[in-house]
Amino acid sequence: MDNIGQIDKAELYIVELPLVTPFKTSYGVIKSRESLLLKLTSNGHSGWSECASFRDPWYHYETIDTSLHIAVKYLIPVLLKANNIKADLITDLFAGIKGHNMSKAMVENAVLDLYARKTGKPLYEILGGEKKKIRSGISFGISEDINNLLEQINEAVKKKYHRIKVKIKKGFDVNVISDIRSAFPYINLIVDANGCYNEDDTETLRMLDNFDLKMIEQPFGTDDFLGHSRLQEQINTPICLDESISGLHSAVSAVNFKSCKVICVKQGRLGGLLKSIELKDYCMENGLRVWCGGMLETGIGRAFNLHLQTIDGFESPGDTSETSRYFIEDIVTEPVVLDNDGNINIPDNDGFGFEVDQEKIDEFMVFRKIMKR
Ligand code: OSB
Ligand code: MG
Repeated sequence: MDNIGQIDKAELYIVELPLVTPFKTSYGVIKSRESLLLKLTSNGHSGWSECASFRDPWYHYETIDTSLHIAVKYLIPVLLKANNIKADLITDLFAGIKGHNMSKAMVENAVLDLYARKTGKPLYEILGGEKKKIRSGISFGISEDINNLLEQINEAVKKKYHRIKVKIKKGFDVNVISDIRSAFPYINLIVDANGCYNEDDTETLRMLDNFDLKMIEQPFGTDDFLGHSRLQEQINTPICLDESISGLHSAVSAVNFKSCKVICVKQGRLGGLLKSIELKDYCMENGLRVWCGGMLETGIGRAFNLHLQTIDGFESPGDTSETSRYFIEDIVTEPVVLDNDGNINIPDNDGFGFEVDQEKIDEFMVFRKIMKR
């Protein structure tokens, strides 16, 4: 990728957007999405991105505060000092800083958006993807009211979502999935445990084999490659790893341990779009399927997920749903909508393809910091 010169200014924002419905997982419930955003400016052009981290470390160790800290103290100062910046070499700039993939991904993505806008191309073209529609899936949080959950699934089926994901936890699993399967015998259904089980629960997880689930996402803890491998031997339902996969090395472990058959790719957790594509290539060469996950992002982060899904290998429907499923009001000017076939059209405007609504940013903003070269 061509040299984009230097970055003149970095603006960090934290916004807080109320969710349409609270999102409950085996870890806890979130009622609003707080998000860390980054805007970079270079020679009259700008690029935006959104950090995947949440307020609290329930899904992943990084939080909004740690991502902000790492960005302000380490990543942005390195970026603002650099000359002759190349979007595909951002990882090298940060090579000395361990971990904190979500913070690093935020910086790299803003540079990629800036580069795409500067060269007048849509982001997917920069990434090597092609203009297409992607198949949309939807992820439902835990709902103690099963009739309410069935009603929500019914609405999603009517909207032609291509895949339905339901969060499960101990005591809210076999019974609930059995009810869902009776009501919807043919839907493309998966479950996500967010790591709440352990090997003592193997009997319960074996029972889930009876419901034609396309996969079970992250049944055991983040580091438990061996446990997942033992479980995969005993169940037919493919295991999909989400939290466990922090980069190429964990994918190599998953392949060699036979811990899973599928990986949920989240560009934030993996340190950016370019690393995600690299990991996807490795998975395809080694017989694992991938799909693109979601982190309840605002319109900025969601746009990056859309562009990633134009790349070969991301054909399975993922967790990118339409805007109205998450927020009443968003911080980009155009909402993401489903067409009549449950697909989302990838915008072909420059960069990630949506315009940031500065007025909405100001309305939802709870923090702002400006750093200059
Ligand atoms: O485990 O995939 C997950 C949301 C927040 C944190 C973790 C997860 C999720 C989802 C929803 O499942 C994905 C989305 O619709 O953005
Ligand atoms: Mg998950």
